Amino acid sequence: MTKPNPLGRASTTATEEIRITAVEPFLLHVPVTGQHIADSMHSLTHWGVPGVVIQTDSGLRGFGYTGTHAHSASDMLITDCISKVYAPLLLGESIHDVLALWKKMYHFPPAQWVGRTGITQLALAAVDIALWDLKAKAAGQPLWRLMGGGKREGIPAYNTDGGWLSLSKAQLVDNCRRSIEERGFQGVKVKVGLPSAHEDIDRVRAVRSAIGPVAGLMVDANGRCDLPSAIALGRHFEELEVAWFEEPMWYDDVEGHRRLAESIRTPIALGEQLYSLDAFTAFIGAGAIHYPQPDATRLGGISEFWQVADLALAYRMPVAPHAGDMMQVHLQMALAHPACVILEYIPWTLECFREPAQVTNGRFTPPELPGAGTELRADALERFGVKLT
Ligand code: 0YR
Ligand code: MG
Repeated sequence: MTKPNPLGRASTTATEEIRITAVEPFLLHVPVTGQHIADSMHSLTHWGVPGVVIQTDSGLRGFGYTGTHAHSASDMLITDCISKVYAPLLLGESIHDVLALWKKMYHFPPAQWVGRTGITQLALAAVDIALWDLKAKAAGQPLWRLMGGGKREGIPAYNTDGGWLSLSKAQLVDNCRRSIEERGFQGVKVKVGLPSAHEDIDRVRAVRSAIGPVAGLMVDANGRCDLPSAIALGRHFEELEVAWFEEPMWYDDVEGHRRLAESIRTPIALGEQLYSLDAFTAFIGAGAIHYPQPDATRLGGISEFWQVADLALAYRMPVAPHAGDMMQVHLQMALAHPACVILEYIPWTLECFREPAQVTNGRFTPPELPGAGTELRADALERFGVKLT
């Protein structure tokens, strides 16, 4: 549709409103690979996907979600926050006003008092992602194009699903070798943080010899180490040409990571446990991080992810998004945002989505459907849905 404007050029009716008519939460619990996985802090059998479908008067539906460890009682705090706290703020509003709605939710005083991190932020992420999904659907474009277009050649992929602590050394080495040699990934991530540092180093060294000197090798302690043990491990990682040491220490410890960055040559990556732009500002400002790993499902959605990526770009830092969304959303962002250089692969929820993220020759390929990549398949709820009580 076009209409004349005062400058005499045709313009699309971008100001036509699409209004929100219903906000419906959902919850999926999807099995992980091989029934069970563990890192140094967590052990899980299912990935949780608390989310929301936003209905509109245009018939378009927006899908958004966050990611959890599939604990029903905790997950329902998130879906309750969506339906009881945010839904009343959204009904009747225009889907085009994403940032205004973000502010309305984030600064809603009763929610802010009890929130700003954790449950309220994960709920905000789900809603924000659903709003961007709608905005892109209304524009008839995949979100990566709406956000400015991007890397048509795709984005490099590295495999996280194969480096778990729950695997024996033989399984770990075999997975990593196959990820590189047979499946074409550009790198692998190996979990560390065992009680024995010797065992950690032995496992990482075995993987390096199996994948050769060129492939990317990342290690991830999921926040388990203290400063002395992180320094000791980090020095061994240097000779193994580890690309980054991820979440070496407690998630919020800015000063500890600053000291670690001064003490080892291996770059530091973190961010999957950070809930705000301000938290990234603290780590980046302190010189405590080299690879920011924002996650739109933990920050306040795509809106805040984009701000963090801009912040990283201002420091010329490479961004490696964390795949708490199981790649569907971050693939869109990674293609579009100039700071994003690589994306992690964890395939647990591929079967849930209409257009699952796809890796070909070591790169995620650009999705084609309009939206944020979040639309569920018709049978996802039937197969993986958990009843909300
Ligand atoms: C289990 N990726 C990670 C799993 C993974 C976690 O908590 O979700 O290991 O997300 O650290 O970098
Ligand atoms: Mg990690």
